[in-house]
Amino acid sequence: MAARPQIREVMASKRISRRRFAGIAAWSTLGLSAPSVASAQAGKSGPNRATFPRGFVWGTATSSYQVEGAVNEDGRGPSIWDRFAHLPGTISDRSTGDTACDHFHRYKEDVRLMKALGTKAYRFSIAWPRVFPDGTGKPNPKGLDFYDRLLDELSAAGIEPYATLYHWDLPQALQDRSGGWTQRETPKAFADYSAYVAKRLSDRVKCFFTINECSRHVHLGHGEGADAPGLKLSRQEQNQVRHHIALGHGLAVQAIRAHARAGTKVGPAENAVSCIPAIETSENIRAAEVATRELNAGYLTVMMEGKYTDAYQASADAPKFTAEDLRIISSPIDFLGVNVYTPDHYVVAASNERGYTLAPFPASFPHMKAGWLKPGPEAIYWVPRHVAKLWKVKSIYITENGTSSSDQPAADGSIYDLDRIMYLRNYLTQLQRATSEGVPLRGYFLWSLMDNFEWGDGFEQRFGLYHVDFETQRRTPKLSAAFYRETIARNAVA
Ligand code: PNW
Repeated sequence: MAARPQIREVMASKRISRRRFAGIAAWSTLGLSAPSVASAQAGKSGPNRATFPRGFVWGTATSSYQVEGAVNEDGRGPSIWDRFAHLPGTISDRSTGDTACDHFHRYKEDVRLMKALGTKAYRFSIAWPRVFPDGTGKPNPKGLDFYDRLLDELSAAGIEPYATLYHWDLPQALQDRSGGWTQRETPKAFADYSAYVAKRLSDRVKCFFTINECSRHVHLGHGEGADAPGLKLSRQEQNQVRHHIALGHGLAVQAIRAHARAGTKVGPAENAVSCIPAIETSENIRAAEVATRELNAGYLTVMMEGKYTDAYQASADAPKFTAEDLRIISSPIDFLGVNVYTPDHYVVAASNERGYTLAPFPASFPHMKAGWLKPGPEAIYWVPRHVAKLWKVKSIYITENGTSSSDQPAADGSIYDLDRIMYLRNYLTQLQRATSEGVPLRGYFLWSLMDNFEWGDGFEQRFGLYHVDFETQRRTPKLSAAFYRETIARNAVA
């Protein structure tokens, strides 16, 4: 937990006590006790080219293993992340999600934090091993109690829940018994779990996301071994895992249709491989669309088109599948959720066989605190525009966007996370550009409400609008929280 000593050092060097730090850095010192008058008026003054559409959904996002803690409470079984985080050498600061943000016990305070931002939506995930500790079989009678309490609290606060069914915390029993997503038992088990949750919670949850970021789960979890379950499979085996996850998504869509209340909506939450025209010429834009379709062939494209692309099928690493699988995978969805952090590729049109070149990133290209997070605000414009155009998607959510920052407290104790504000301002400006052109964006979930367990980076990468002191569990708004609150109040970039 290297982040903690780091903050302690900073505070010591600036001669501020822990108490002063926590006390000072509150809303008032951040210049916003209430949204400004100018912003309130801006929201009312009729159509304005700079505003977001009326009813645009502003929210924040978290996931179960990253915030809940309470890993042994109410009969929860172990997940692959519990096992993985406890192995030596897996987490940079040797931390685990055992306690994380203790959200399991502090959810009431956390809902108040959401309310203070003015958010009207919250995306969280349900921990499968709380509900089915053994992966399948008999549900834990207490498995959904925590989510019942959370949903009631959200409802009292006027915050709409958006529940993700799987954010990588597979029951360890399924990994041990049947090889997790490498085998076809897991998609089937996921459908049964989804059916159970849909039946129980769809009186209050109107929107479900099936699986969060299949591509990272495959790449880092099953290819690099850097995420749970820590496997290093061949490319073909990874594509087979991807196929099984896609199948799990499709079966879950069907399970929700069959077991949830009428009108319940469902879709994926995927970090689509983002392809940005390097220069916005019609040739490059077309090339970036072609690249988007091809580079997402193993997941989003098959989900939307019901078949793998010719090039993907022809590759030596293609998965094995049946025609029935493809029908299930392409079960109609109600919306597409995309997590957009960074441009994956800048695309230039080319007269080669595929029609494009992926420009290599120069070594001098900037990055945020996390080395992988290159700021390319146009990504949040192009990803929704490409998917709307390629697949005639009628409803799109940005299910995650945000950045980590070093987030050191200043002399007055506040966290002036100007780099996060810069990042958000630029991305939201591009998002507004998309909505103003009619790209059917319905909402935006900022990652994240508060600092949390950032997987292999432990507590060393902080993505929150609220700073969390992981020793005391104290939450403190950063300046970016005030920025987001002002943006929501104006329904326009602040
Ligand atoms: C997402 N990349 O992960 C996850 O959905 C969250 O759980 C996570 O905390 C958040 O983003 C911040 O990292 C990603 O390398 C991590 O492109 C890395 C990448 C993409 C997504």
